[in-house]
Amino acid sequence: MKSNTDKSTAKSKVAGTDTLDRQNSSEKIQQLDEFKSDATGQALRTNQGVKVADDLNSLKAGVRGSTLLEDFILREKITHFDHERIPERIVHARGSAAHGYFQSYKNHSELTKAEFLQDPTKQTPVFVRFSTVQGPRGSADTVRDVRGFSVKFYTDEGNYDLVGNNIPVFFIQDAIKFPDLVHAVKPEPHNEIPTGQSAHDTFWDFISLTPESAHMVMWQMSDRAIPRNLHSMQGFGVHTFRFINSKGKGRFVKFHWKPLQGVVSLVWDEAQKIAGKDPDFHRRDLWDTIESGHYPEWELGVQVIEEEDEHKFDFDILDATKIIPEELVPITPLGKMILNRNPDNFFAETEQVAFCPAHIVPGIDFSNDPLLQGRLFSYTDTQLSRLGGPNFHEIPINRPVCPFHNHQRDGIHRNTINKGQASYHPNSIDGNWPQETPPAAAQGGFESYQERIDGHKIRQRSPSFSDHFSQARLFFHSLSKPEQQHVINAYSFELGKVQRPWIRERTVNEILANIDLELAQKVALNIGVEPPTKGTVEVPEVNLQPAPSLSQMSFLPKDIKARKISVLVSNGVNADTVEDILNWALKEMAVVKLVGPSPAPVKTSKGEMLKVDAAMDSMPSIMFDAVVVVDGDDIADMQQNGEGLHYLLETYKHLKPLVLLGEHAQLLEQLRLTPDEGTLSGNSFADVQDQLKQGLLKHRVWAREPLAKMVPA
Ligand code: HDE
Repeated sequence: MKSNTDKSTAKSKVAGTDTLDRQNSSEKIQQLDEFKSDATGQALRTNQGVKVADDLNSLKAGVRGSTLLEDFILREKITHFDHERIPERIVHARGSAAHGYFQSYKNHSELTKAEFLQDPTKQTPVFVRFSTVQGPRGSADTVRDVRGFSVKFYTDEGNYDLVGNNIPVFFIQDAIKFPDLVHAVKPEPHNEIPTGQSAHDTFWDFISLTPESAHMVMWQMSDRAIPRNLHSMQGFGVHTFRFINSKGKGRFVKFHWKPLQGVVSLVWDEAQKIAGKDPDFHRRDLWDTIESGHYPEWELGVQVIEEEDEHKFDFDILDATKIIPEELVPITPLGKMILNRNPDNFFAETEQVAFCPAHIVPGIDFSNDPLLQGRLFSYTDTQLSRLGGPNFHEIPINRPVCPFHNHQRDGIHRNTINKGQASYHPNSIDGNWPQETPPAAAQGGFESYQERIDGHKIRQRSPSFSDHFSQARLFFHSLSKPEQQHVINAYSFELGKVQRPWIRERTVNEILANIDLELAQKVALNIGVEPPTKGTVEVPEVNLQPAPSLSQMSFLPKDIKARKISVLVSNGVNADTVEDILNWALKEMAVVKLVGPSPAPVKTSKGEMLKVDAAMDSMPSIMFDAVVVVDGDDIADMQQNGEGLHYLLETYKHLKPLVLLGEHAQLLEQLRLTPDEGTLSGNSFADVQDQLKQGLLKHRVWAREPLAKMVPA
């Protein structure tokens, strides 16, 4: 199907993107291309195709007279503008997305008949949207929040949506509680405060009255909720799903995405500052990373649970507040996803994409998880108001790449011109087309998994869903010491903002004390609550050993590809060192920015002018993973620059590698910073480059944390 796309041959591409287009095209991109419009070399026209002679002035009764109603050009333009906005998503409103593809490692037909998991040479196009949950479209990226991780696979058997999060569990067990949860976390209704935050009374009121949320909230208070960037997040399908193979054998599965870039986070002070300095931090990073060709990659895997093992765990696999530790059921790798192309138009693609957990393909099916069951209804329903009617599947980004024909007709925004007289089935007028397809291994009709159900119609939670604390405890006990401290700090920060004392007390006594007494006591002391001496419920003794896979320390990066290094230069800088750093970074595929005291070029020690990428105030240390101060013959420039000194203090405070070359090593003493494995000095970059790489691979100098607290930055 073609749109009103201009078929002109005009070249509009920004230099370089043409090549990118050709390189990273896919079946889906080619389909989208049909709808793209390129105005280069074209006349400005109205939507009715009339050429416009004057787009600067409205039609008036005399040059100083009133505007005439007959000015159809003005009216059309203003009317369209007046209706440019659509409702934002009720949750996950702020998002960033990219195109890419998924490729299976091998034929997984024993597990599933889903075709995109069969042929290892096949690249299935994907569109992936990452999001925050609480804030509106314009809110900051680095707030403490869960991140959405939605993947639309455009398979040859129809669209498959894996609509997950970067946290493997959820706040509630039953969909009926979702509106309450969202009302509690969203800005409060009387004053619409706070934006992008859960640190307020209504959220903690609900949470402290809803113990099933204990496990999820532990994750939310951990470093997972302040990711360093979008491509260093794990993703999880959360619910238990089913795989069905061509013989009809069903197995339960849990989906996992593992980023090949490692899993790393911001530190809290940094996250808060970035929210002000660069609210688009994650969006910009994803965009730049893809534009620079450092395509992020994830491995998709599943934990497979045989049907006969459904009840062998201490928890219910249908309960979305529980994980199955990888240590108990290892992950079977399925394939790899690569994001290699930015969207062309934010609204058309990222905003209009409509995900739905009910979009599945043959070989994949649902479980009876009551949270999932509710989601199956909600997503299509919400698109009706968000995208304005039942034809949102016709919006280019939402169209499957395979043909789709049925007897659904008409409705608002219908694009398809259905031919024929019979819009019903069965019919004898149009040869009974389109016809059903019986189930088959590939390209067969969808058949629901035949599960035997025998039960009473009942409004009740299964008793197997009743243990809310042992996995929250498992999570806490599986974290490293620094990560545990961050959880304590996060609860203290959030509860410190809660005004009503009884909500603070209830959270400490009825939630935290049941998870871990020491955690509860430490938070209690921080927020002025009497520390509890025991919990309020008997937490069952379950067979769960601390699981290293729950700690981010198990997923440190294996290379420094796309890691960002700020190289501070000022007058008198040694140009040879700058050259060495740039060459090293090129080899390691790290990203280097030359940052100066101002955007103006600096004069090197050889008297040449060196262009900088940015000034310190527009690229502060919080945007980087490490900072290098280049040696030079005028260190006074740096020594007397308050902003520069603050830059270094912040680098140290945020536990990043700090390299001070040449005489700049003195700055450590001047700033009264204690040297450690992350403070590196030497006469040349070659002296420190290996240690810098090691520091970047460890991501932060955790041992510095107690000292860093005292740094006034
Ligand atoms: Fe969602 N969720 N959700 N959710 N969700 C939406 O759908 C909903 C849940 C998730 O990038 C909405 O199109 C209910 C779990 C993501 O466009 C809405 C319940 C998980 C996204 C909706 C849940 C998610 C959404 C809002 C409880 C992780 C963003 C706009 C039964 C597995 C998708 C929209 C995107 C979006 C409903 C719970 C993830 C209102 C009723 C659990 C990543 O339909």
